[in-house]
Amino acid sequence: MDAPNGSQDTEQTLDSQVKAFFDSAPPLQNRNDIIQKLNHFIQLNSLSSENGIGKRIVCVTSGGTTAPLEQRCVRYVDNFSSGHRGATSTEYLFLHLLLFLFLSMKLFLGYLFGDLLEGNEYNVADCVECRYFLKAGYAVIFLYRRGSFQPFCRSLPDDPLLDCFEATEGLNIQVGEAYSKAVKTAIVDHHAAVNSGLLLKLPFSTIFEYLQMLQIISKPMKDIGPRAMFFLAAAVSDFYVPWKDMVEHKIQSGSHILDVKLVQVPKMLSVLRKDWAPVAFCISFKLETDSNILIKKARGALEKYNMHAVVANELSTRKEQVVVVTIDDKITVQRDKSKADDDVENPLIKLLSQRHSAYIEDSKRMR
Ligand code: 9Z3
Repeated sequence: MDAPNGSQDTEQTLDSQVKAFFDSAPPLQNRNDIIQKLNHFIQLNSLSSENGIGKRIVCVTSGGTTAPLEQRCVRYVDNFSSGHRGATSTEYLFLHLLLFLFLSMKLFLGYLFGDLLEGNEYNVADCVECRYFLKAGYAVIFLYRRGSFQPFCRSLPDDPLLDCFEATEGLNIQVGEAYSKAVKTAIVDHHAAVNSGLLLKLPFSTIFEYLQMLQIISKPMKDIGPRAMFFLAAAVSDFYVPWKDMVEHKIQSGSHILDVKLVQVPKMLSVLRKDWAPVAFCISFKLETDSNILIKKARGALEKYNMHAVVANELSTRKEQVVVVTIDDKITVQRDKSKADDDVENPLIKLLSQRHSAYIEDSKRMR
Protein backbone atom coordinates (compact mmCIF):
# COMPACT_ATOMS: atom_id res chain seq x y z
CA MET A 1 0.00 0.00 0.00
CA ASP A 2 2.93 2.33 0.59
CA ALA A 3 4.20 2.45 -2.97
CA PRO A 4 1.08 3.77 -4.78
CA ASN A 5 0.54 6.49 -2.16
CA GLY A 6 4.22 7.29 -2.36
CA SER A 7 4.13 7.64 -6.15
CA GLN A 8 0.87 9.63 -5.98
CA ASP A 9 2.48 11.98 -3.48
CA THR A 10 5.53 12.36 -5.71
CA GLU A 11 3.30 13.12 -8.69
CA GLN A 12 1.34 15.71 -6.69
CA THR A 13 4.57 17.28 -5.49
CA LEU A 14 5.88 17.47 -9.06
CA ASP A 15 2.59 18.93 -10.30
CA SER A 16 2.64 21.62 -7.63
CA GLN A 17 6.32 22.38 -8.29
CA VAL A 18 5.59 22.73 -12.01
CA LYS A 19 2.60 24.98 -11.30
CA ALA A 20 4.66 27.13 -8.94
CA PHE A 21 7.43 27.42 -11.53
CA PHE A 22 5.15 28.59 -14.35
CA ASP A 23 2.97 30.79 -12.10
CA SER A 24 5.97 32.71 -10.88
CA ALA A 25 7.90 32.87 -14.18
CA PRO A 26 8.00 36.29 -15.90
CA PRO A 27 5.74 35.93 -18.97
CA LEU A 28 7.46 35.54 -22.34
CA GLN A 29 7.44 38.91 -24.11
CA ASN A 30 6.98 37.52 -27.63
CA ARG A 31 4.73 34.59 -26.72
CA ASN A 32 2.10 35.23 -29.43
CA ASP A 33 4.73 35.73 -32.10
CA ILE A 34 6.41 32.40 -31.17
CA ILE A 35 3.08 30.54 -31.22
CA GLN A 36 2.23 31.99 -34.63
CA LYS A 37 5.63 31.07 -36.13
CA LEU A 38 5.44 27.57 -34.66
CA ASN A 39 1.93 26.84 -35.89
CA HIS A 40 2.87 28.02 -39.37
CA PHE A 41 6.06 25.91 -39.37
CA ILE A 42 4.33 22.75 -38.21
CA GLN A 43 1.41 23.20 -40.58
CA LEU A 44 3.78 23.73 -43.53
CA ASN A 45 5.83 20.65 -42.75
CA SER A 46 2.83 18.48 -41.96
CA LEU A 47 1.37 19.14 -45.39
CA SER A 48 4.38 18.55 -47.61
CA SER A 49 4.67 14.85 -48.22
CA GLU A 50 5.07 12.24 -50.88
CA ASN A 51 2.46 9.83 -49.55
CA GLY A 52 0.05 11.98 -47.60
CA ILE A 53 2.16 11.67 -44.47
CA GLY A 54 3.87 14.82 -43.24
CA LYS A 55 7.58 15.17 -42.51
CA ARG A 56 9.23 14.28 -39.28
CA ILE A 57 9.78 17.30 -37.07
CA VAL A 58 12.49 17.47 -34.44
CA CYS A 59 12.93 20.03 -31.69
CA VAL A 60 16.69 20.36 -31.06
CA THR A 61 17.55 22.23 -27.86
CA SER A 62 21.02 23.70 -27.63
CA GLY A 63 23.23 25.75 -25.30
CA GLY A 64 22.94 26.37 -21.56
CA THR A 65 20.16 28.08 -19.62
CA THR A 66 20.87 30.86 -17.11
CA ALA A 67 19.30 31.23 -13.66
CA PRO A 68 19.11 34.98 -12.88
CA LEU A 69 19.89 36.20 -9.36
CA GLU A 70 18.19 39.60 -9.75
CA GLN A 71 14.96 40.57 -11.54
CA ARG A 72 16.78 43.40 -13.30
CA CYS A 73 19.45 40.88 -14.04
CA VAL A 74 23.11 41.77 -13.75
CA ARG A 75 24.28 38.42 -12.37
CA TYR A 76 23.23 34.87 -13.09
CA VAL A 77 24.26 31.25 -12.62
CA ASP A 78 25.11 29.71 -16.00
CA ASN A 79 25.21 26.15 -17.34
CA PHE A 80 28.08 25.02 -19.51
CA SER A 81 27.30 24.34 -23.18
CA SER A 82 28.78 25.98 -26.25
CA GLY A 83 25.88 24.84 -28.42
CA HIS A 84 28.23 22.84 -30.68
CA ARG A 85 26.31 19.58 -30.16
CA GLY A 86 22.93 21.09 -31.04
CA ALA A 87 24.19 23.12 -34.01
CA THR A 88 26.17 20.21 -35.49
CA SER A 89 23.31 17.75 -34.99
CA THR A 90 20.96 20.16 -36.78
CA GLU A 91 23.32 20.25 -39.76
CA TYR A 92 23.41 16.46 -39.95
CA LEU A 93 19.63 16.28 -39.71
CA PHE A 94 19.58 18.47 -42.85
CA LEU A 95 22.49 16.82 -44.58
CA HIS A 96 20.57 13.57 -44.58
CA LEU A 97 17.57 15.36 -46.03
CA LEU A 98 19.61 17.07 -48.78
CA LEU A 99 21.35 13.81 -49.67
CA PHE A 100 17.95 12.20 -49.85
CA LEU A 101 16.70 14.85 -52.28
CA PHE A 102 19.82 14.41 -54.40
CA LEU A 103 19.54 10.62 -54.44
CA SER A 104 15.80 10.74 -55.09
CA MET A 105 16.36 12.86 -58.16
CA LYS A 106 19.13 10.56 -59.35
CA LEU A 107 16.93 7.55 -58.75
CA PHE A 108 13.93 9.13 -60.47
CA LEU A 109 15.94 10.08 -63.56
CA GLY A 110 17.58 6.68 -63.61
CA TYR A 111 14.19 5.00 -63.40
CA LEU A 112 12.74 7.08 -66.26
CA PHE A 113 15.74 7.23 -68.53
CA GLY A 114 17.85 4.36 -67.24
CA ASP A 115 18.35 2.97 -70.71
CA LEU A 116 19.11 6.36 -72.21
CA LEU A 117 21.34 7.93 -69.59
CA GLU A 118 24.68 6.24 -69.65
CA GLY A 119 25.99 5.44 -66.16
CA ASN A 120 22.75 6.54 -64.46
CA GLU A 121 20.84 3.32 -64.35
CA TYR A 122 18.25 2.46 -61.76
CA ASN A 123 19.88 0.24 -59.21
CA VAL A 124 18.91 -1.41 -55.97
CA ALA A 125 21.76 0.09 -53.95
CA ASP A 126 20.53 3.63 -54.71
CA CYS A 127 17.00 2.59 -53.86
CA VAL A 128 18.05 1.28 -50.45
CA GLU A 129 20.08 4.42 -49.78
CA CYS A 130 17.15 6.56 -50.83
CA ARG A 131 14.82 4.85 -48.49
CA TYR A 132 17.29 5.39 -45.67
CA PHE A 133 17.61 9.11 -46.35
CA LEU A 134 13.89 9.49 -46.79
CA LYS A 135 13.62 8.27 -43.26
CA ALA A 136 16.27 10.68 -42.03
CA GLY A 137 14.69 13.86 -43.45
CA TYR A 138 13.63 16.23 -40.68
CA ALA A 139 12.33 19.73 -40.34
CA VAL A 140 14.06 21.29 -37.31
CA ILE A 141 12.89 23.64 -34.57
CA PHE A 142 16.19 24.92 -33.17
CA LEU A 143 15.65 26.18 -29.61
CA TYR A 144 19.01 27.76 -28.77
CA ARG A 145 20.79 29.95 -26.26
CA ARG A 146 21.40 33.46 -27.62
CA GLY A 147 25.05 33.78 -28.67
CA SER A 148 25.74 30.03 -28.83
CA PHE A 149 26.96 28.09 -31.90
CA GLN A 150 24.64 28.20 -34.91
CA PRO A 151 24.02 25.56 -37.59
CA PHE A 152 26.16 25.97 -40.75
CA CYS A 153 28.52 28.48 -39.08
CA ARG A 154 30.91 26.10 -37.35
CA SER A 155 33.75 26.55 -39.82
CA LEU A 156 33.77 30.33 -39.38
CA PRO A 157 36.28 31.95 -36.98
CA ASP A 158 35.24 33.18 -33.50
CA ASP A 159 34.70 36.73 -34.67
CA PRO A 160 33.42 36.24 -38.24
CA LEU A 161 32.53 39.86 -38.95
CA LEU A 162 35.97 41.21 -38.10
CA ASP A 163 38.02 38.22 -39.26
CA CYS A 164 36.27 37.34 -42.54
CA PHE A 165 35.60 40.75 -44.04
CA GLU A 166 37.88 43.51 -45.22
CA ALA A 167 37.11 47.11 -46.15
CA THR A 168 37.61 48.12 -49.78
CA GLU A 169 36.86 51.41 -51.54
CA GLY A 170 34.19 53.76 -50.18
CA LEU A 171 31.49 51.95 -48.20
CA ASN A 172 32.24 48.57 -49.79
CA ILE A 173 33.47 45.49 -47.99
CA GLN A 174 34.50 42.08 -49.31
CA VAL A 175 35.17 38.63 -47.90
CA GLY A 176 38.85 37.86 -47.46
CA GLU A 177 40.02 35.12 -49.81
CA ALA A 178 40.92 32.71 -46.99
CA TYR A 179 37.30 32.66 -45.78
CA SER A 180 35.31 33.01 -49.00
CA LYS A 181 34.38 29.31 -49.24
CA ALA A 182 33.39 29.05 -45.55
CA VAL A 183 31.33 32.26 -45.64
CA LYS A 184 29.57 31.32 -48.88
CA THR A 185 28.71 27.82 -47.64
CA ALA A 186 27.39 29.19 -44.33
CA ILE A 187 25.20 31.81 -46.03
CA VAL A 188 23.89 29.54 -48.81
CA ASP A 189 23.14 26.53 -46.56
CA HIS A 190 21.60 28.62 -43.78
CA HIS A 191 19.35 30.63 -46.11
CA ALA A 192 18.35 27.46 -47.98
CA ALA A 193 17.24 25.77 -44.74
CA VAL A 194 15.34 28.81 -43.41
CA ASN A 195 13.81 29.91 -46.74
CA SER A 196 12.60 26.41 -47.60
CA GLY A 197 10.72 26.38 -44.29
CA LEU A 198 12.77 23.51 -42.86
CA LEU A 199 14.50 25.42 -40.06
CA LEU A 200 12.84 27.54 -37.39
CA LYS A 201 15.21 29.21 -34.93
CA LEU A 202 13.95 30.33 -31.51
CA PRO A 203 16.37 31.92 -28.99
CA PHE A 204 16.31 31.76 -25.17
CA SER A 205 18.58 32.92 -22.34
CA THR A 206 16.99 32.10 -18.98
CA ILE A 207 15.56 28.89 -17.55
CA PHE A 208 12.19 30.70 -17.42
CA GLU A 209 12.25 31.39 -21.16
CA TYR A 210 13.56 27.92 -22.04
CA LEU A 211 10.91 25.93 -20.17
CA GLN A 212 8.03 28.15 -21.26
CA MET A 213 9.17 27.80 -24.88
CA LEU A 214 9.60 24.05 -24.60
CA GLN A 215 6.05 23.82 -23.28
CA ILE A 216 4.73 25.99 -26.13
CA ILE A 217 6.60 23.87 -28.72
CA SER A 218 5.23 20.64 -27.24
CA LYS A 219 1.61 21.60 -27.94
CA PRO A 220 1.65 21.48 -31.77
CA MET A 221 4.28 18.68 -31.64
CA LYS A 222 1.76 16.57 -29.71
CA ASP A 223 -0.58 16.81 -32.69
CA ILE A 224 1.88 15.14 -35.09
CA GLY A 225 2.15 12.06 -32.86
CA PRO A 226 5.15 9.73 -33.23
CA ARG A 227 6.63 11.77 -36.10
CA ALA A 228 7.71 14.32 -33.48
CA MET A 229 11.12 14.00 -31.88
CA PHE A 230 12.75 15.91 -29.03
CA PHE A 231 16.55 16.02 -29.05
CA LEU A 232 17.28 17.67 -25.72
CA ALA A 233 20.96 18.61 -25.84
CA ALA A 234 20.59 21.91 -23.95
CA ALA A 235 22.28 22.04 -20.56
CA VAL A 236 19.39 22.93 -18.29
CA SER A 237 19.76 24.61 -14.86
CA ASP A 238 19.17 22.27 -11.93
CA PHE A 239 18.56 25.14 -9.50
CA TYR A 240 16.93 28.56 -9.79
CA VAL A 241 15.68 31.47 -7.69
CA PRO A 242 11.87 31.69 -7.97
CA TRP A 243 10.92 35.05 -9.49
CA LYS A 244 8.86 36.09 -6.47
CA ASP A 245 11.82 35.47 -4.11
CA MET A 246 14.29 37.36 -6.29
CA VAL A 247 15.50 40.84 -5.37
CA GLU A 248 14.56 43.46 -7.94
CA HIS A 249 17.77 45.46 -8.09
CA LYS A 250 21.43 44.58 -8.42
CA ILE A 251 22.72 42.79 -5.32
CA GLN A 252 25.13 45.13 -3.56
CA SER A 253 28.65 44.00 -2.79
CA GLY A 254 30.10 44.77 0.64
CA SER A 255 29.06 41.78 2.66
CA HIS A 256 31.57 38.91 2.58
CA ILE A 257 28.89 36.30 1.99
CA LEU A 258 26.32 36.15 -0.78
CA ASP A 259 23.30 34.44 0.73
CA VAL A 260 20.93 33.36 -2.05
CA LYS A 261 18.53 30.44 -1.76
CA LEU A 262 18.16 28.39 -4.95
CA VAL A 263 15.45 25.75 -5.28
CA GLN A 264 15.38 22.72 -7.53
CA VAL A 265 13.97 23.19 -11.03
CA PRO A 266 11.03 20.76 -11.41
CA LYS A 267 11.90 17.73 -13.55
CA MET A 268 10.18 18.82 -16.75
CA LEU A 269 11.41 15.78 -18.70
CA SER A 270 8.82 13.74 -16.79
CA VAL A 271 6.11 16.26 -17.60
CA LEU A 272 7.11 16.40 -21.26
CA ARG A 273 6.83 12.60 -21.57
CA LYS A 274 3.71 12.26 -19.45
CA ASP A 275 1.59 15.27 -20.40
CA TRP A 276 3.04 17.66 -22.97
CA ALA A 277 3.86 15.27 -25.85
CA PRO A 278 3.42 11.67 -24.64
CA VAL A 279 3.75 10.05 -28.08
CA ALA A 280 6.81 11.98 -29.30
CA PHE A 281 10.17 10.20 -29.54
CA CYS A 282 12.31 11.67 -26.75
CA ILE A 283 16.11 11.76 -26.48
CA SER A 284 17.78 13.42 -23.51
CA PHE A 285 21.46 13.86 -22.65
CA LYS A 286 23.43 13.04 -19.54
CA LEU A 287 26.65 14.91 -18.89
CA GLU A 288 29.17 13.85 -16.25
CA THR A 289 32.83 14.55 -15.59
CA ASP A 290 33.37 11.19 -13.81
CA SER A 291 33.21 8.39 -16.39
CA ASN A 292 32.72 5.80 -13.61
CA ILE A 293 29.19 7.02 -12.86
CA LEU A 294 28.14 8.13 -16.34
CA ILE A 295 26.31 5.03 -17.61
CA LYS A 296 24.60 4.38 -14.29
CA LYS A 297 23.31 7.95 -14.21
CA ALA A 298 22.18 7.76 -17.84
CA ARG A 299 20.29 4.53 -17.15
CA GLY A 300 18.73 6.17 -14.09
CA ALA A 301 17.52 9.11 -16.23
CA LEU A 302 16.20 6.72 -18.89
CA GLU A 303 14.01 4.94 -16.35
CA LYS A 304 13.06 7.91 -14.19
CA TYR A 305 11.94 10.13 -17.08
CA ASN A 306 10.80 7.31 -19.37
CA MET A 307 13.02 8.49 -22.23
CA HIS A 308 13.39 6.50 -25.46
CA ALA A 309 17.16 6.99 -25.32
CA VAL A 310 19.65 8.87 -23.19
CA VAL A 311 22.90 10.01 -24.81
CA ALA A 312 25.63 9.74 -22.19
CA ASN A 313 28.69 11.94 -22.63
CA GLU A 314 31.73 12.83 -20.60
CA LEU A 315 32.84 16.44 -20.67
CA SER A 316 36.41 15.91 -21.91
CA THR A 317 35.60 13.33 -24.61
CA ARG A 318 32.18 14.59 -25.71
CA LYS A 319 33.34 15.48 -29.22
CA GLU A 320 34.94 12.06 -29.78
CA GLN A 321 32.40 9.61 -28.43
CA VAL A 322 29.01 9.24 -26.77
CA VAL A 323 27.09 6.22 -25.51
CA VAL A 324 23.45 5.81 -26.51
CA VAL A 325 21.61 4.09 -23.65
CA THR A 326 18.21 2.53 -24.37
CA ILE A 327 16.09 0.08 -22.42
CA ASP A 328 17.82 -2.94 -23.98
CA ASP A 329 21.01 -1.53 -25.51
CA LYS A 330 24.15 0.44 -24.77
CA ILE A 331 25.80 1.55 -28.01
CA THR A 332 29.10 3.40 -28.17
CA VAL A 333 29.14 5.91 -31.03
CA GLN A 334 32.46 7.35 -32.18
CA ARG A 335 33.67 9.95 -34.62
CA ASP A 336 35.48 8.53 -37.65
CA LYS A 337 39.04 9.59 -36.74
CA SER A 338 40.35 8.75 -40.20
CA LYS A 339 38.38 11.74 -41.54
CA ALA A 340 39.64 15.05 -40.19
CA ASP A 341 36.26 16.78 -40.47
CA ASP A 342 33.98 14.00 -39.25
CA ASP A 343 31.87 14.66 -36.14
CA VAL A 344 30.42 12.25 -33.61
CA GLU A 345 27.02 13.78 -34.46
CA ASN A 346 27.16 12.15 -37.92
CA PRO A 347 26.85 8.51 -36.73
CA LEU A 348 24.75 9.66 -33.76
CA ILE A 349 22.05 11.22 -35.96
CA LYS A 350 22.09 8.18 -38.27
CA LEU A 351 21.51 5.86 -35.34
CA LEU A 352 18.81 8.00 -33.72
CA SER A 353 16.92 8.57 -36.96
CA GLN A 354 16.90 4.79 -37.55
CA ARG A 355 15.57 4.24 -34.04
CA HIS A 356 12.94 6.90 -34.65
CA SER A 357 11.90 5.10 -37.88
CA ALA A 358 11.46 1.84 -35.98
CA TYR A 359 9.44 3.70 -33.35
CA ILE A 360 7.10 5.18 -35.98
CA GLU A 361 6.61 1.75 -37.58
CA ASP A 362 5.87 0.19 -34.17
CA SER A 363 3.35 2.95 -33.40
CA LYS A 364 1.55 2.23 -36.71
CA ARG A 365 1.30 -1.47 -35.87
CA MET A 366 -0.10 -0.72 -32.42
CA ARG A 367 -2.87 1.51 -33.79
C1 9Z3 B 1 24.77 17.51 -23.02
O1 9Z3 B 1 25.18 16.60 -22.36
C2 9Z3 B 1 25.48 18.01 -24.27
O2 9Z3 B 1 25.98 16.94 -25.01
C3 9Z3 B 1 26.64 19.00 -23.95
C4 9Z3 B 1 27.17 19.51 -25.30
C5 9Z3 B 1 26.11 20.18 -23.13
C6 9Z3 B 1 27.77 18.32 -23.19
P1 9Z3 B 1 28.41 21.57 -26.25
O3 9Z3 B 1 27.13 22.35 -26.30
O4 9Z3 B 1 28.21 20.41 -25.15
O5 9Z3 B 1 28.70 20.89 -27.56
O6 9Z3 B 1 29.57 22.39 -25.76
N1 9Z3 B 1 23.63 18.17 -22.69
C7 9Z3 B 1 22.76 17.86 -21.59
C8 9Z3 B 1 23.30 18.30 -20.30
C9 9Z3 B 1 22.25 18.27 -19.20
O7 9Z3 B 1 21.96 19.29 -18.66
N2 9Z3 B 1 21.69 17.12 -18.88
C10 9Z3 B 1 20.88 16.96 -17.69
C11 9Z3 B 1 21.73 16.18 -16.69
O8 9Z3 B 1 22.87 15.78 -17.01
C12 9Z3 B 1 19.62 16.21 -18.01
S1 9Z3 B 1 18.48 17.28 -18.80
O9 9Z3 B 1 21.27 16.01 -15.56
